[in-house]
Formats: sequence, structure tokens, C-alpha cells
Amino acid sequence: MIRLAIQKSGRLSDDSLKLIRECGISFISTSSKLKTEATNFPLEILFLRDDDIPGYVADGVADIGIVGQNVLVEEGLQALSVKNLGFSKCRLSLAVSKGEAYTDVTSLKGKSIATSYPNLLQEFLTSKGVQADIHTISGSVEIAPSIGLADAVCDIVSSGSTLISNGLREVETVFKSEAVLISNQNLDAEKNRLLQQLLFRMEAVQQAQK
Ligand code: PRT
Ligand code: ZN
Repeated sequence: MIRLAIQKSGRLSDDSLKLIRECGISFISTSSKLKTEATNFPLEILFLRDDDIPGYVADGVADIGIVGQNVLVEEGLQALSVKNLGFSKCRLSLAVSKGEAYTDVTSLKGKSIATSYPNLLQEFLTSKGVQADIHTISGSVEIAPSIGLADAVCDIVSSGSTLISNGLREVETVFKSEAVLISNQNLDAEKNRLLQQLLFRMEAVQQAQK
């Protein structure tokens, strides 16, 4: 039996469940359940918060998982990555107030930036040689400039409409992300065989969609 961790409820959930089903795996999922067992493959599915998935896979609580690269890399666990899955695409971007002057990334020198991704942001700023003040907050990052908490934000963007509705202008892409399959690095032979079977089926699903 191999244990897969997926997001319980959020932007990764539907496409994660869809991918497993497209791999020919049947299971009963109810929104209240925290785990379920497949009926036609030796697979157990755990439903977790996305932020917890990389850590649980690293620790072996789950054998494999599906998570956004943004969360995986922020947590410093990119070594667990096995396969890009092509859904939940988004980007981590820097944005400033609509009226704020901005020429390039050096405009952020000495400014305060609110984000839930301090590590990815710090790495980006360091690579550009820019020193800024990073304020780590866990949610509602987009309102930080309008309430005077920060000069700029660094947050996840997909359509861009959330930034616009908060009077913000996207100025730099910090990181591009999509969903990724991750694996514990010490799987036993049996679990590794099951992972290879799943990967084979996922390849076939992706080929069929091309
Ligand atoms: O409860 P749990 O902790 O499990 O979920 P969560 O609320 O932390 O995550 P969730 O479900 O919002 O996102 C899960 C993953 O989906 C993220 O880690 C990304 O990899 C990916 N993803 C794809 C997104 C988006 N698109 C997205 N648009 N994650 C967040 N957003 C948010 C963003 O934070 C902002 O508030 O949507 C808003 C912007 O959207 P647009 O379309 O207005 O630009
Ligand atoms: Zn989360």
C-alpha cells in the first residue's frame, strides 16, 4: 500500500482527484473524510492542508503527495519533486500601489514588502542585489499597502484580478509555479514499484491530453 497526500479543500483539490481518477483508480471521497482507500489499487489517500504536505512526505507520514511548487520550494523541500503535473499554474509576483512610481526592482530598495513567501522573496531580492524589509503575514497580503502595513506585496497571482481590485500593479515575477508530484526519498522496494506504476499511468494521461 502507498499513501498519497492531497489538499483537502482548495485550488489543488479538484484537479488532484481528477488526475487520480484518470489514472483508473476508483475511490469514494466524502468531504468530511480525512482519508480514503482506493478500491482497485493499493493506495490510501490522505486529505491535508497544502502547507503540511511537503513536511509529511519528507517525514514519511505520507509516501507521496501533490502540492504547488511555490509551497514546496518555500519550505526548502524541492528535492522531493518527482514530476510536474501541469495544473494549478500561477506565479508569485511583486506588486506596488497603482500610483506608485516604479522603474525596476531597485525601486524596492529599503521598502517594506508584505508576503507569505519570505524565503522565495528573499532569494529573489538577493539575486537582484536589492535589500528590502520583508514582513511575513499569513493571509490577506493584498490589503497591506492600503492599510499602511507595507509599501509593496509579494503574492500568488493567476488572473491578476485580485491585485487590480486592491489597487495594485504587478511589477515583477518572482517565481512560476504549477502542481507537482513529490515523493519521500526512502521508499521501500514495494512502494517504489507502486510509485513507478502511478507515474506510468500519469504519463499516459498526459500523453492522451496532448
Ligand atoms: O487550506 P489550505 O492551506 O490547504 O489552502 P490555501 O488557502 O493555502 O491554498 P489555495 O487552495 O488557495 O491554493 C493552493 C495552491 O494553488 C497554491 O499554493 C498555488 O500553488 C495554487 N494556486 C493557483 C493559487 C492560485 N492559483 C491563486 N490564484 N493559490 C492562490 N491563489 C490566490 C492568491 O493568493 C490571491 O489571493 O488567489 C488570489 C489571486 O488570484 P487572481 O486570479 O485574482 O490573480
Ligand atoms: Zn495553505
